[in-house]
Amino acid sequence: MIKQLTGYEILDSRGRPTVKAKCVLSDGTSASASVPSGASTGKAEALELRDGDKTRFNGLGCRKAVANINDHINPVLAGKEFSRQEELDNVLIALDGTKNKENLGANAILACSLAFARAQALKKGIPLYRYFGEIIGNAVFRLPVPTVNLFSGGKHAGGQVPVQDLLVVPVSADTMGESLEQVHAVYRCASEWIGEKYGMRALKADEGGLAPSFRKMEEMFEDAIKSIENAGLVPGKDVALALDVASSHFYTEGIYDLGKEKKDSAGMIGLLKSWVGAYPILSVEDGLAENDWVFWPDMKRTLQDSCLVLGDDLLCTQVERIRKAVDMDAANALLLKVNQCGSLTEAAAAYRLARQAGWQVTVSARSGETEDDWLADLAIGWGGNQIKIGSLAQSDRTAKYNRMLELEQEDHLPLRKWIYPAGFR
Ligand code: 2PG
Ligand code: MG
Repeated sequence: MIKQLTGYEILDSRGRPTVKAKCVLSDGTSASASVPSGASTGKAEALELRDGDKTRFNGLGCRKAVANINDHINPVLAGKEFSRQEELDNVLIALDGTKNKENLGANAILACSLAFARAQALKKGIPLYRYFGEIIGNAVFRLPVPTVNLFSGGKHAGGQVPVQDLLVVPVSADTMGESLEQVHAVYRCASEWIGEKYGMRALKADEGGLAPSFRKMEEMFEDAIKSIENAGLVPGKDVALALDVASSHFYTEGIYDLGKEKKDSAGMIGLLKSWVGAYPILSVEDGLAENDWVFWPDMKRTLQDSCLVLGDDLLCTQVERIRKAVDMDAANALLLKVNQCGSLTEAAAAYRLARQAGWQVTVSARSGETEDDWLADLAIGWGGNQIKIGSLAQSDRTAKYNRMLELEQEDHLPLRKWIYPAGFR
Protein backbone atom coordinates (compact mmCIF):
# COMPACT_ATOMS: atom_id res chain seq x y z
CA MET A 1 0.00 0.00 0.00
CA ILE A 2 1.23 3.52 -0.77
CA LYS A 3 1.87 5.44 2.42
CA GLN A 4 3.12 8.66 0.91
CA LEU A 5 4.27 10.27 -2.32
CA THR A 6 6.43 13.37 -1.97
CA GLY A 7 7.65 15.66 -4.72
CA TYR A 8 10.91 17.63 -4.83
CA GLU A 9 12.32 20.27 -7.14
CA ILE A 10 15.88 19.28 -8.05
CA LEU A 11 18.31 20.33 -10.81
CA ASP A 12 19.09 18.53 -14.06
CA SER A 13 22.41 18.32 -15.92
CA ARG A 14 21.88 21.79 -17.41
CA GLY A 15 21.24 23.24 -13.95
CA ARG A 16 17.54 23.65 -14.70
CA PRO A 17 14.84 22.51 -12.32
CA THR A 18 13.22 19.14 -12.75
CA VAL A 19 11.04 16.86 -10.61
CA LYS A 20 11.92 14.01 -8.27
CA ALA A 21 9.38 11.93 -6.37
CA LYS A 22 9.71 9.64 -3.37
CA CYS A 23 7.32 6.79 -2.86
CA VAL A 24 7.02 5.25 0.62
CA LEU A 25 5.02 2.05 1.01
CA SER A 26 3.22 0.99 4.16
CA ASP A 27 5.83 -1.73 4.87
CA GLY A 28 8.49 0.99 5.03
CA THR A 29 9.91 0.42 1.53
CA SER A 30 11.06 3.76 0.17
CA ALA A 31 12.30 4.66 -3.32
CA SER A 32 12.68 7.75 -5.44
CA ALA A 33 13.09 8.62 -9.10
CA SER A 34 13.84 11.72 -11.16
CA VAL A 35 12.57 12.81 -14.55
CA PRO A 36 14.68 14.18 -17.41
CA SER A 37 13.91 17.10 -19.72
CA GLY A 38 14.47 17.73 -23.44
CA ALA A 39 15.72 20.74 -25.39
CA SER A 40 14.83 19.72 -28.92
CA THR A 41 11.33 18.71 -27.96
CA GLY A 42 8.65 17.40 -30.29
CA LYS A 43 5.50 19.52 -30.58
CA ALA A 44 3.28 16.59 -29.59
CA GLU A 45 5.11 15.83 -26.34
CA ALA A 46 3.12 15.71 -23.11
CA LEU A 47 3.35 18.96 -21.16
CA GLU A 48 6.33 19.49 -18.90
CA LEU A 49 4.81 21.80 -16.29
CA ARG A 50 6.96 24.87 -15.57
CA ASP A 51 6.13 27.71 -13.21
CA GLY A 52 6.60 30.48 -15.76
CA ASP A 53 7.75 32.83 -12.99
CA LYS A 54 10.63 34.66 -14.66
CA THR A 55 12.13 35.67 -11.31
CA ARG A 56 13.07 32.02 -10.61
CA PHE A 57 15.16 29.98 -13.05
CA ASN A 58 13.94 32.19 -15.88
CA GLY A 59 10.46 30.67 -15.59
CA LEU A 60 11.64 27.04 -15.56
CA GLY A 61 10.88 26.35 -11.89
CA CYS A 62 8.95 23.16 -11.10
CA ARG A 63 7.25 24.18 -7.86
CA LYS A 64 3.79 23.84 -9.39
CA ALA A 65 4.55 20.28 -10.53
CA VAL A 66 5.94 19.46 -7.08
CA ALA A 67 2.87 20.97 -5.41
CA ASN A 68 0.70 18.84 -7.69
CA ILE A 69 2.41 15.72 -6.29
CA ASN A 70 2.12 16.83 -2.69
CA ASP A 71 -1.33 18.43 -2.76
CA HIS A 72 -3.23 16.59 -5.48
CA ILE A 73 -1.63 13.22 -6.21
CA ASN A 74 -0.60 12.19 -2.71
CA PRO A 75 -4.01 12.77 -1.06
CA VAL A 76 -5.65 10.54 -3.69
CA LEU A 77 -3.07 7.74 -3.72
CA ALA A 78 -2.00 7.55 -0.07
CA GLY A 79 -3.62 4.58 1.64
CA LYS A 80 -4.37 2.80 -1.66
CA GLU A 81 -3.07 -0.54 -2.79
CA PHE A 82 -1.99 -1.04 -6.42
CA SER A 83 -0.94 -4.48 -7.44
CA ARG A 84 0.12 -3.50 -10.97
CA GLN A 85 1.87 -0.52 -12.50
CA GLU A 86 -1.00 -0.03 -14.91
CA GLU A 87 -3.51 0.42 -12.07
CA LEU A 88 -1.46 3.21 -10.55
CA ASP A 89 -0.72 4.93 -13.88
CA ASN A 90 -4.38 4.83 -14.90
CA VAL A 91 -5.36 6.63 -11.73
CA LEU A 92 -2.71 9.28 -12.39
CA ILE A 93 -3.88 9.69 -16.00
CA ALA A 94 -7.52 9.99 -14.92
CA LEU A 95 -6.64 12.43 -12.15
CA ASP A 96 -5.00 14.70 -14.71
CA GLY A 97 -7.85 14.22 -17.16
CA THR A 98 -6.24 15.91 -20.19
CA LYS A 99 -4.71 14.45 -23.32
CA ASN A 100 -1.27 15.95 -22.83
CA LYS A 101 -1.18 16.14 -19.03
CA GLU A 102 -1.75 19.86 -18.80
CA ASN A 103 -3.27 19.80 -15.33
CA LEU A 104 -0.75 17.94 -13.23
CA GLY A 105 2.20 18.03 -15.64
CA ALA A 106 3.88 15.04 -17.29
CA ASN A 107 6.91 15.70 -15.08
CA ALA A 108 4.83 15.29 -11.90
CA ILE A 109 3.04 12.19 -13.19
CA LEU A 110 6.13 10.43 -14.52
CA ALA A 111 8.10 11.05 -11.32
CA CYS A 112 5.32 9.25 -9.38
CA SER A 113 5.05 6.47 -11.95
CA LEU A 114 8.79 5.79 -11.77
CA ALA A 115 9.14 6.14 -8.00
CA PHE A 116 6.29 3.65 -7.54
CA ALA A 117 7.97 1.24 -9.99
CA ARG A 118 11.21 1.38 -8.07
CA ALA A 119 9.43 0.91 -4.74
CA GLN A 120 7.59 -2.15 -6.13
CA ALA A 121 10.84 -3.69 -7.39
CA LEU A 122 12.42 -3.16 -3.98
CA LYS A 123 9.41 -4.64 -2.22
CA LYS A 124 9.49 -7.69 -4.48
CA GLY A 125 13.25 -8.00 -3.99
CA ILE A 126 13.97 -7.96 -7.72
CA PRO A 127 16.19 -5.70 -9.82
CA LEU A 128 14.36 -2.81 -11.46
CA TYR A 129 14.88 -4.25 -14.96
CA ARG A 130 13.00 -7.42 -13.97
CA TYR A 131 10.12 -5.33 -12.68
CA PHE A 132 10.07 -3.40 -15.97
CA GLY A 133 10.16 -6.76 -17.77
CA GLU A 134 7.02 -7.83 -15.87
CA ILE A 135 5.17 -4.73 -17.11
CA ILE A 136 5.76 -5.71 -20.71
CA GLY A 137 5.76 -9.49 -20.29
CA ASN A 138 9.45 -9.87 -21.11
CA ALA A 139 11.76 -12.23 -19.28
CA VAL A 140 14.74 -12.29 -21.67
CA PHE A 141 17.24 -9.74 -20.53
CA ARG A 142 20.07 -8.43 -22.67
CA LEU A 143 22.08 -5.24 -22.73
CA PRO A 144 21.11 -2.91 -25.59
CA VAL A 145 23.65 -1.80 -28.20
CA PRO A 146 24.94 1.60 -27.07
CA THR A 147 24.72 4.46 -29.58
CA VAL A 148 27.01 7.12 -28.19
CA ASN A 149 27.24 10.83 -29.04
CA LEU A 150 30.55 11.85 -30.54
CA PHE A 151 29.83 15.22 -32.17
CA SER A 152 26.97 17.63 -31.66
CA GLY A 153 25.46 20.61 -33.41
CA GLY A 154 21.94 21.98 -33.64
CA LYS A 155 20.07 22.64 -30.41
CA HIS A 156 22.49 20.55 -28.34
CA ALA A 157 25.46 22.78 -29.19
CA GLY A 158 26.06 26.13 -30.85
CA GLY A 159 24.18 25.28 -34.03
CA GLN A 160 27.48 25.29 -35.97
CA VAL A 161 26.03 22.49 -38.11
CA PRO A 162 22.28 21.93 -38.31
CA VAL A 163 22.42 18.21 -37.53
CA GLN A 164 22.02 17.68 -33.80
CA ASP A 165 24.08 14.59 -33.03
CA LEU A 166 26.49 12.24 -34.74
CA LEU A 167 26.78 9.05 -32.71
CA VAL A 168 29.15 6.11 -32.81
CA VAL A 169 27.93 2.53 -32.61
CA PRO A 170 30.33 -0.22 -31.54
CA VAL A 171 29.19 -3.19 -33.62
CA SER A 172 32.00 -5.72 -33.34
CA ALA A 173 32.38 -5.70 -29.55
CA ASP A 174 31.04 -8.69 -27.64
CA THR A 175 30.43 -7.05 -24.27
CA MET A 176 29.29 -3.69 -22.94
CA GLY A 177 32.71 -3.25 -21.34
CA GLU A 178 34.47 -3.78 -24.65
CA SER A 179 31.96 -1.54 -26.47
CA LEU A 180 32.61 1.34 -24.12
CA GLU A 181 36.38 0.81 -24.31
CA GLN A 182 36.18 1.23 -28.08
CA VAL A 183 33.91 4.24 -27.82
CA HIS A 184 36.28 5.81 -25.32
CA ALA A 185 39.20 5.29 -27.68
CA VAL A 186 37.26 6.98 -30.50
CA TYR A 187 36.19 9.86 -28.23
CA ARG A 188 39.75 10.38 -27.03
CA CYS A 189 41.12 10.32 -30.58
CA ALA A 190 38.37 12.73 -31.65
CA SER A 191 39.34 15.17 -28.88
CA GLU A 192 42.99 15.01 -29.94
CA TRP A 193 42.16 15.37 -33.63
CA ILE A 194 39.83 18.30 -33.01
CA GLY A 195 42.55 20.02 -30.98
CA GLU A 196 45.03 19.52 -33.82
CA LYS A 197 42.71 20.44 -36.68
CA TYR A 198 40.73 23.30 -35.22
CA GLY A 199 43.41 24.54 -32.84
CA MET A 200 41.06 24.49 -29.92
CA ARG A 201 39.83 22.32 -27.11
CA ALA A 202 36.47 21.14 -28.38
CA LEU A 203 33.75 22.36 -26.07
CA LYS A 204 31.22 19.82 -24.94
CA ALA A 205 27.57 19.95 -25.86
CA ASP A 206 24.61 19.17 -23.61
CA GLU A 207 25.09 15.42 -23.78
CA GLY A 208 28.89 15.52 -23.70
CA GLY A 209 29.37 15.47 -27.50
CA LEU A 210 32.31 17.41 -28.89
CA ALA A 211 31.29 20.55 -30.72
CA PRO A 212 34.03 22.10 -32.83
CA SER A 213 33.25 24.65 -35.53
CA PHE A 214 32.69 22.27 -38.43
CA ARG A 215 32.42 24.23 -41.65
CA LYS A 216 30.06 21.71 -43.19
CA MET A 217 28.34 18.44 -42.41
CA GLU A 218 30.74 16.35 -44.47
CA GLU A 219 33.53 17.57 -42.23
CA MET A 220 31.67 16.21 -39.21
CA PHE A 221 31.49 12.78 -40.89
CA GLU A 222 35.11 12.85 -42.06
CA ASP A 223 36.30 13.81 -38.58
CA ALA A 224 34.32 10.91 -37.11
CA ILE A 225 35.80 8.43 -39.60
CA LYS A 226 39.29 9.77 -38.92
CA SER A 227 38.76 9.41 -35.16
CA ILE A 228 37.63 5.79 -35.54
CA GLU A 229 40.70 5.03 -37.68
CA ASN A 230 43.03 6.85 -35.30
CA ALA A 231 41.67 4.61 -32.55
CA GLY A 232 42.89 1.61 -34.57
CA LEU A 233 39.36 0.53 -35.44
CA VAL A 234 37.70 -0.07 -38.79
CA PRO A 235 34.82 2.31 -39.63
CA GLY A 236 31.66 0.34 -40.35
CA LYS A 237 33.19 -2.94 -39.26
CA ASP A 238 34.12 -2.17 -35.65
CA VAL A 239 32.46 1.16 -35.11
CA ALA A 240 29.67 2.53 -37.30
CA LEU A 241 27.77 5.83 -37.21
CA ALA A 242 24.24 6.97 -36.38
CA LEU A 243 22.62 10.37 -36.84
CA ASP A 244 20.02 12.38 -35.01
CA VAL A 245 19.26 14.92 -37.71
CA ALA A 246 16.53 16.50 -35.50
CA SER A 247 15.37 18.21 -38.66
CA SER A 248 12.12 19.58 -37.17
CA HIS A 249 14.32 22.28 -35.70
CA PHE A 250 15.58 23.68 -38.99
CA TYR A 251 12.41 23.18 -41.02
CA THR A 252 9.83 25.82 -41.88
CA GLU A 253 7.13 25.77 -44.50
CA GLY A 254 8.52 23.01 -46.65
CA ILE A 255 12.15 24.11 -46.48
CA TYR A 256 15.06 22.59 -44.58
CA ASP A 257 17.50 25.38 -43.81
CA LEU A 258 20.96 23.82 -43.69
CA GLY A 259 22.74 27.14 -43.48
CA LYS A 260 24.54 27.50 -46.80
CA GLU A 261 22.06 25.19 -48.51
CA LYS A 262 18.29 25.05 -48.42
CA LYS A 263 16.43 21.89 -49.42
CA ASP A 264 12.86 20.92 -49.99
CA SER A 265 11.70 17.54 -48.64
CA ALA A 266 12.77 15.57 -51.71
CA GLY A 267 16.11 17.36 -51.65
CA MET A 268 16.55 16.49 -47.99
CA ILE A 269 15.88 12.82 -48.71
CA GLY A 270 18.46 12.98 -51.51
CA LEU A 271 21.00 14.48 -49.12
CA LEU A 272 20.37 11.78 -46.50
CA LYS A 273 20.73 9.15 -49.21
CA SER A 274 24.10 10.57 -50.23
CA TRP A 275 25.32 10.54 -46.61
CA VAL A 276 24.13 6.99 -46.05
CA GLY A 277 25.84 5.96 -49.30
CA ALA A 278 29.13 7.62 -48.41
CA TYR A 279 29.46 6.77 -44.71
CA PRO A 280 28.68 3.70 -42.57
CA ILE A 281 25.47 5.10 -41.07
CA LEU A 282 23.23 2.53 -39.37
CA SER A 283 20.44 4.73 -38.11
CA VAL A 284 18.90 8.05 -39.20
CA GLU A 285 16.66 9.70 -36.60
CA ASP A 286 14.22 12.46 -37.58
CA GLY A 287 15.69 12.76 -41.06
CA LEU A 288 12.55 14.74 -41.90
CA ALA A 289 10.53 17.09 -39.72
CA GLU A 290 7.73 16.08 -37.35
CA ASN A 291 5.04 17.68 -39.53
CA ASP A 292 6.47 16.60 -42.88
CA TRP A 293 4.48 13.34 -42.65
CA VAL A 294 3.79 12.96 -46.37
CA PHE A 295 7.48 12.58 -47.25
CA TRP A 296 8.37 10.10 -44.49
CA PRO A 297 7.28 7.04 -46.54
CA ASP A 298 9.56 8.16 -49.40
CA MET A 299 12.42 8.59 -46.97
CA LYS A 300 11.76 5.18 -45.47
CA ARG A 301 11.76 3.48 -48.90
CA THR A 302 14.96 5.30 -49.83
CA LEU A 303 16.92 4.49 -46.70
CA GLN A 304 15.46 1.26 -45.32
CA ASP A 305 17.92 -1.09 -47.03
CA SER A 306 20.83 0.65 -45.36
CA CYS A 307 19.69 1.87 -42.01
CA LEU A 308 17.01 2.33 -39.40
CA VAL A 309 14.51 5.08 -40.14
CA LEU A 310 13.96 6.21 -36.60
CA GLY A 311 11.16 8.50 -35.45
CA ASP A 312 11.60 10.77 -32.43
CA ASP A 313 9.76 14.12 -32.76
CA LEU A 314 7.57 12.48 -35.39
CA LEU A 315 6.22 9.90 -32.94
CA CYS A 316 6.72 11.41 -29.48
CA THR A 317 6.33 7.90 -27.96
CA GLN A 318 2.59 8.16 -28.53
CA VAL A 319 0.36 5.35 -29.66
CA GLU A 320 -1.76 7.35 -32.13
CA ARG A 321 1.28 8.79 -33.87
CA ILE A 322 3.01 5.40 -34.05
CA ARG A 323 -0.18 3.85 -35.44
CA LYS A 324 -0.31 6.54 -38.11
CA ALA A 325 3.34 5.96 -39.00
CA VAL A 326 2.78 2.19 -39.20
CA ASP A 327 -0.26 2.68 -41.44
CA MET A 328 1.67 5.05 -43.70
CA ASP A 329 4.79 2.84 -43.63
CA ALA A 330 6.70 5.94 -42.60
CA ALA A 331 9.41 4.50 -40.33
CA ASN A 332 10.89 1.24 -39.08
CA ALA A 333 12.07 2.18 -35.62
CA LEU A 334 10.82 4.03 -32.53
CA LEU A 335 12.88 6.32 -30.36
CA LEU A 336 11.31 5.74 -26.95
CA LYS A 337 11.40 8.53 -24.38
CA VAL A 338 9.07 7.96 -21.46
CA ASN A 339 8.63 11.64 -20.63
CA GLN A 340 7.23 12.34 -24.10
CA CYS A 341 4.03 10.56 -23.06
CA GLY A 342 4.36 10.86 -19.26
CA SER A 343 3.86 7.40 -17.73
CA LEU A 344 5.36 3.92 -17.87
CA THR A 345 2.04 2.39 -18.93
CA GLU A 346 1.61 4.68 -21.94
CA ALA A 347 5.24 4.18 -22.95
CA ALA A 348 4.72 0.40 -22.67
CA ALA A 349 1.75 0.65 -25.05
CA ALA A 350 3.90 2.61 -27.50
CA TYR A 351 6.65 -0.01 -27.18
CA ARG A 352 4.26 -2.91 -27.81
CA LEU A 353 2.77 -1.26 -30.87
CA ALA A 354 6.19 -0.62 -32.39
CA ARG A 355 7.16 -4.24 -31.74
CA GLN A 356 3.95 -5.57 -33.27
CA ALA A 357 4.82 -3.63 -36.42
CA GLY A 358 8.22 -5.36 -36.49
CA TRP A 359 10.08 -2.16 -35.67
CA GLN A 360 13.28 -1.83 -33.69
CA VAL A 361 13.30 0.34 -30.58
CA THR A 362 16.00 2.70 -29.33
CA VAL A 363 15.44 3.69 -25.70
CA SER A 364 16.64 7.25 -25.21
CA ALA A 365 17.70 9.71 -22.53
CA ARG A 366 16.99 13.44 -22.81
CA SER A 367 19.49 16.25 -23.20
CA GLY A 368 18.66 17.40 -19.66
CA GLU A 369 19.26 14.36 -17.46
CA THR A 370 19.85 13.57 -13.81
CA GLU A 371 22.12 11.13 -12.02
CA ASP A 372 19.21 8.66 -11.87
CA ASP A 373 19.93 5.46 -13.82
CA TRP A 374 16.45 3.94 -14.34
CA LEU A 375 16.79 4.33 -18.10
CA ALA A 376 19.35 1.50 -18.24
CA ASP A 377 16.95 -0.84 -16.45
CA LEU A 378 14.13 0.20 -18.74
CA ALA A 379 16.09 -0.56 -21.91
CA ILE A 380 17.10 -3.96 -20.51
CA GLY A 381 13.72 -4.81 -19.04
CA TRP A 382 11.73 -4.02 -22.13
CA GLY A 383 14.25 -5.48 -24.56
CA GLY A 384 15.20 -2.29 -26.42
CA ASN A 385 17.57 -2.96 -29.31
CA GLN A 386 19.65 0.15 -28.68
CA ILE A 387 20.13 2.72 -25.98
CA LYS A 388 20.98 6.40 -26.54
CA ILE A 389 22.35 8.12 -23.46
CA GLY A 390 24.93 10.66 -24.64
CA SER A 391 28.72 10.64 -24.56
CA LEU A 392 31.03 8.88 -22.14
CA ALA A 393 31.13 12.09 -20.16
CA GLN A 394 29.25 13.71 -17.27
CA SER A 395 27.80 11.66 -14.43
CA ASP A 396 24.25 12.14 -15.74
CA ARG A 397 25.33 9.99 -18.71
CA THR A 398 27.87 7.68 -17.11
CA ALA A 399 25.41 6.75 -14.34
CA LYS A 400 23.43 4.80 -16.96
CA TYR A 401 26.50 3.28 -18.61
CA ASN A 402 27.76 2.30 -15.16
CA ARG A 403 24.48 0.60 -14.32
CA MET A 404 24.83 -1.53 -17.47
CA LEU A 405 28.47 -2.30 -16.68
CA GLU A 406 27.44 -3.34 -13.18
CA LEU A 407 24.70 -5.64 -14.52
CA GLU A 408 27.07 -7.12 -17.07
CA GLN A 409 29.44 -8.09 -14.30
CA GLU A 410 26.91 -8.99 -11.63
CA ASP A 411 24.03 -10.59 -13.53
CA HIS A 412 26.11 -11.63 -16.57
CA LEU A 413 23.67 -10.06 -19.00
CA PRO A 414 24.75 -10.63 -22.62
CA LEU A 415 25.04 -7.78 -25.12
CA ARG A 416 22.67 -7.54 -28.07
CA LYS A 417 24.05 -7.45 -31.58
CA TRP A 418 23.12 -4.85 -34.16
CA ILE A 419 20.42 -6.19 -36.48
CA TYR A 420 21.28 -5.18 -40.02
CA PRO A 421 18.48 -4.58 -42.54
CA ALA A 422 17.98 -7.22 -45.23
CA GLY A 423 19.61 -5.23 -48.03
CA PHE A 424 22.53 -3.97 -45.96
CA ARG A 425 25.72 -3.75 -47.99
C1 2PG B 1 16.79 13.75 -29.02
C2 2PG B 1 17.05 14.05 -27.56
C3 2PG B 1 18.17 13.24 -26.99
P1 2PG B 1 16.29 16.25 -26.42
O1 2PG B 1 16.48 14.66 -29.80
O2 2PG B 1 16.80 12.60 -29.41
O3 2PG B 1 19.35 13.41 -27.70
O4 2PG B 1 17.27 15.41 -27.37
O5 2PG B 1 16.25 15.55 -25.13
O6 2PG B 1 16.92 17.62 -26.37
O7 2PG B 1 14.97 16.26 -27.11
MG1 MG C 1 16.04 13.12 -31.44
